[in-house]
Amino acid sequence: MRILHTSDWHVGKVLKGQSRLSEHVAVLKQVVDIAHAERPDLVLVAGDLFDTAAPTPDATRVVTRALSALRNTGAEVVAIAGNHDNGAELDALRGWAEAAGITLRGTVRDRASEHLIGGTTRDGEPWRLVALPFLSQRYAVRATEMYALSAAEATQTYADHVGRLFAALTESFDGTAVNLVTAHLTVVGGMLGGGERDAHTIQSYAVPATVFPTSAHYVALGHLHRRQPVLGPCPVHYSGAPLAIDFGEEENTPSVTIVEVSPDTAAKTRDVPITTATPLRTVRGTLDQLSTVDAGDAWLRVYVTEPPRAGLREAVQDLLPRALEVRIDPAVLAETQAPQRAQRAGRAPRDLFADYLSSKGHVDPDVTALFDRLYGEVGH
Ligand SMILES: [Mn+2]
Repeated sequence: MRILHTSDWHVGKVLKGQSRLSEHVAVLKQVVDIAHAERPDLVLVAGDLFDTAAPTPDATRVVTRALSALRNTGAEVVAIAGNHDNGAELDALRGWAEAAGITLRGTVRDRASEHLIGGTTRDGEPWRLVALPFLSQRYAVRATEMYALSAAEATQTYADHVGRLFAALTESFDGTAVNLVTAHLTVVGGMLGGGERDAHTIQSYAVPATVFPTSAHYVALGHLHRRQPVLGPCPVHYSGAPLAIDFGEEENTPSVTIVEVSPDTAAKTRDVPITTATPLRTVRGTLDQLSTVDAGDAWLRVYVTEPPRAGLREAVQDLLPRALEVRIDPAVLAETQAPQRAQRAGRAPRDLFADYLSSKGHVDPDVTALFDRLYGEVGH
């Protein structure tokens, strides 16, 4: 069978005030085009469909349309919630999704069997899929208790709980079908893509790849935004995000992963690049150097290597209208701030303010008197 594996769409992302919605429309259209060309039997979306737990109506429209369009290629579509998604909200769409032939799993269900999804390809090949949405520590404990896998012990880690869950959920994996897992989590040894830095990426949430059974033919993961395979007892892959959503992900090459697998052949993967993604870039230099930068349509983070002064940000913005973030290079800042701080040491606030006023050519005794009065009022 053939699988298209994608994850971490983060629809609804606003980067430094800039909506990325039209970019998401473009990249998801390309994902759908790839699905038309590749004709996968199954599309897996491994979490973080949305960027926030309270998506706008526009974001919801883009995600539901993309899922419908993927389904309309003839593929089965299964999507799980990631840590950015609101799992309960995703579950609220299950009625719509089921009518459309799409399978959603937003939260952990009270019956373990709800996380085991089965199907048969157009060619009559059976497959089964364990679909586990993102679990917080609390829900991981609750799920293991709910499925009567163990009594909660304070010493059990997140990885213990997740390991026990996968062991129970994959119990039925045998040689008669293609055995698949999709989940949204950090595997020990995975490389961060840059934009997923948050509480759920810290090491207490990392699980070893050994939580996946050798009987799995393919494990489709989401959470790390960089496309990568992970060493494990079976083929374990992150598809990566189709669009770099934050500075720091600019080195990633966005793609979707196409998987060919059968009950008795090892999974073969191949990446199909997403070429419509607007890149993110970091550029560095003096105003002169920045004036020669040709960044195309990339969104920019700019580090200016000049001392801070009024109007510098505006000058950069004029040169590079696609700069979303303008900062003084931290090295330059350290150089210029140390002597200033030394000059200021031990001097009275009213003297510093008087210096500031005269440096601006604005010597006005009324302003100085007002400053004195206000400064006195705040208790000095
Ligand atoms: Mn993510």
